[in-house]
Amino acid sequence: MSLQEINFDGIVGPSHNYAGLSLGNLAATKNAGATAYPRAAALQGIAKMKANMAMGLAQGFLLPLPRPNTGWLDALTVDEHTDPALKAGAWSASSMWTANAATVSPAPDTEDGKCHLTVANLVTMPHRSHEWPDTIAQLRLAFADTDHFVVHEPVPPCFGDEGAANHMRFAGSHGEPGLEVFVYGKPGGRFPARQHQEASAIVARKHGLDPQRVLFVEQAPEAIAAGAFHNDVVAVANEGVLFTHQLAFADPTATYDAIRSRCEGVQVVEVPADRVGLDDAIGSYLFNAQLLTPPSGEMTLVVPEECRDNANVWNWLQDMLAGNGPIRHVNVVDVRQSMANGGGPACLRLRVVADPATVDPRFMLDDAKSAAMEAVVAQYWPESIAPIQVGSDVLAEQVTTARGKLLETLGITELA
Ligand code: SUG
Repeated sequence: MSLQEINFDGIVGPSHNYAGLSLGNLAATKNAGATAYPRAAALQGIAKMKANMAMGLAQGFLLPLPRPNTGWLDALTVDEHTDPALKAGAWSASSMWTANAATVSPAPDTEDGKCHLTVANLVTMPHRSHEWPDTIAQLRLAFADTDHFVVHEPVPPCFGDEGAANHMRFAGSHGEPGLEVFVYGKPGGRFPARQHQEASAIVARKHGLDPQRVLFVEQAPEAIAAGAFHNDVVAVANEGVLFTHQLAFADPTATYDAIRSRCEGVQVVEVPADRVGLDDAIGSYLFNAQLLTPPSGEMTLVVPEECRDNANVWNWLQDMLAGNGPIRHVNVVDVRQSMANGGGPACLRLRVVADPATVDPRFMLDDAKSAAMEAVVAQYWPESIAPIQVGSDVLAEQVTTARGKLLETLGITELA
């Protein structure tokens, strides 16, 4: 049994568009109404997976959900007079951000020694609230081996749960028992607090975590107000390292102390606000990076191109590399299509610590599959989607066909 971290990236769906649906997500709001490029978006995502795989890391993927979700439109009795934003919600390719698909507690952390996944209810944003039934169907397929995995129903509403985007895990190495940190927001601020403390507590209990190895931490209200709608916009953890903005948590010192006292040897790499302001951090998605341990053991931060475009961020990264810190490399990836909707490298992946041999092999990436995916995307994904096209029958047929071809090519027809 070889436990390793597997990153399951969401393939960007053929209906990818900019509808400005997420209040508090500044990039998505700013780009509302822009023309989207689904084909380029999906190819950017595949290129990111290939680059990580080339580092020797295990890479999986999750498929786009069926869009438009006609069942949801029917349930809402949508007609020609309905608010266009509600209609657009049925078309969103938002399931690409698999950091919001589920919360995952690896086997070494749980009472029964199995890896537990709770699908996120995503109740705060209407366009994401209808993802979970199709997501759970997919998780039950990919992680069907009940000797190793337990896939749970979502936390019931009204408690908002946004999955792994608000969850960090610390451990000496991925396969060892870890400390799980759940970050929640308190409602009442300028923007919605999408992760509720009650939801996190329910997930921790369902997963059978040892209360001694769980922490619930409040996200700084200032961070949410500045556009950090998930914790993973201002902090990321990997093994024994916390990479965080100084203003990520409501009480940073108490947070670092609590983490260090429960997980020996954790190093905190804190970026001071006077070097990188919250606006620069959120605009560049410096913290929405993948912090990875490749087989070489040299911890690598995978950041979006936008970090190179921001002088404060880029200078800080150069200084960090010149120092003797635990993060030894910075890799830059182009995920600009996803970024324009507020989704960086970390949003696009769900981390699962497991033995890859226990996962349905159809969801594990290799060179042949990535090439096959690229061919399907190049042939069937719409080149562009302008807002006016969202809702059209012609486009609905095109995106339905495109997804169907991908499922057929990968032999995952149960989800058709
Ligand atoms: O939920 N954007 C997503 C971005 C999710 C990023 N995920 C993490 N931080 N883990 C969201 O706000 C925008 C869709 C639109 O407006 O068309 C959107 O849903």
